[in-house]
Parts: sequence; C-alpha cells; structure tokens
Amino acid sequence: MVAVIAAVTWALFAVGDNMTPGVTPFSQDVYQLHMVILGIVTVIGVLVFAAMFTSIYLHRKSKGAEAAQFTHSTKAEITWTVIPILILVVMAIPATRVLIDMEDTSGAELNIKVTGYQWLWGYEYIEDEIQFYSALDRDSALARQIGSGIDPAEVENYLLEVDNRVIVPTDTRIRFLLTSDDVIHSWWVPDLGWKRDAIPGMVNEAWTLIEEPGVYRGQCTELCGKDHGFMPVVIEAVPPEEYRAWVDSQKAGMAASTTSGAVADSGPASP
Ligand SMILES: [Cu+2]
Repeated sequence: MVAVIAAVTWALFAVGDNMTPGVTPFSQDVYQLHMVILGIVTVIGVLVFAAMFTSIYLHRKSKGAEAAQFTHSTKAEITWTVIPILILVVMAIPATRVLIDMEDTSGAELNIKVTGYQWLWGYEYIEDEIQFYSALDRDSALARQIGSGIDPAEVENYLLEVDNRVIVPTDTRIRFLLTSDDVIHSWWVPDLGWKRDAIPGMVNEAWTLIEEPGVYRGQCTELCGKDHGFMPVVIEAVPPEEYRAWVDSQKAGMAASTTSGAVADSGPASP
C-alpha cells in the first residue's frame, strides 16, 4: 500500500510540473539532487502519514482504545534523533559536492562582468574587450505602458526579450563576475542552474558551461525598484566559431562608433 502511494506521488512529481533540468552539466546535477531529495521527502511523508492515520484508525475511542500511560522513553528519543541525523547526512553528502562544484570558478576560458543598473544590465567581456547594455526590448517596453492599446499576450516573449542579447560560446567554461551600480539586483537564468546577487561594492562569482546552442531566458530576481519586472536576461549560446565571428563584428562596430565619435568631437564647438 505504502509502496503504491509512494509510486503514484513520485510519478505525479516526475511527469507533472517540475523544475527544469537546464542546459549545463551543473544545472543537471542540481536537478538530480532535487529529484533525489524530493524522493526522500516523499517517502518520509508517506510513511509518517501512513503511521499517523493507521494509529488513528486502529486505536480509536469507539474501539475502546486506552491511552498508554508512559511519559518518557529514552529508546524512542534516541531513535527519533539518530534516524533524522542519518537522513540529513545522506542528503548533505551529494548536496555539498554540488555546492563545492558551484563555487569553484577556476579554469574559466572566458570572463564576463555583469553589472546591474536600475533597470537594465551592463555586460563586459573582459578578454574580448566588448561592452554593451542590455535592456528590455522595444516591443515589450511599448506593450507594458498603460493605455498602449497593445495586448501583451500578442507580444512574443513579452518581458523576456532584450535589445542586446548576451552571446556566449557553447562548450566553454565561462566565469561571470556580478556586481551592481545602484541597488541589489539578482541575475537569474533558470537553465543555467543558479542565480547570483549583484551587490553594489561587491563582486560575486559564478560559472557555466553550456552544451546546447540555444536561447535561454531569465530575469532580475531581486526586488530592485519600480521597474524590477522589466529587466530580463537573455543568453544566446552559439558554437565557438560563430561566437568569434560575433566578437569580430562587435569590435568592428565599436571601432566605427569611436571613429564617428571622434569626428563629431573634432567638429566646431557649439557657440
Ligand atoms: Cu533588478
């Protein structure tokens, strides 16, 4: 009976709404951990409720059940202390392994500095010397205005699209350095398996290695001000060759804008 309940509960969690496994080896570790612990707590829950309802049913008053008169049992106290400790240790071992892996940002091939602003993100590719801002895209920005007349449901990826996506190479160990310029923000892309606070005056670290090319979306997850809901994060993972091509095109674009800036600066000063 208990086995049947456990199996049904398990199946519901496994096929129903669940956490996303993500697209990095690390996010899949987190997912596995979540499934194992979910399994453990499900079994514990089923056992506890089964014992409770069985006792209520078998020892009910109408059957003439007499309450036991003992007030203390050292044996019971030791048992219900030792068993939970063992369960916690069993859960802590894989969790600690994943946590240590999460914190180990060494061996990065690419470093990207992420800065939170009210209310957009700034990105700086340290090795490739690329810098840009990434704000809510125009379609979402228009649709979010009161009385815009635009139905947000008609806008593709409403509030989850930006003007400049963060392009990253696949199969590359990338380190993110996160900080903020004004208030605390939090950078979160669920498919990567973590979120990190972006705190003024502090630099937090995190890393990722994306295996599958694709577009992965997220949002700021710290209540950072009135436009908190309008600062999405969009990561686009592309094969390394494509990434190099993007870097070259960005550099060419930046060089062009600096030159035109220089021309403008050298023009006649305003009266
Ligand atoms: Cu924010």
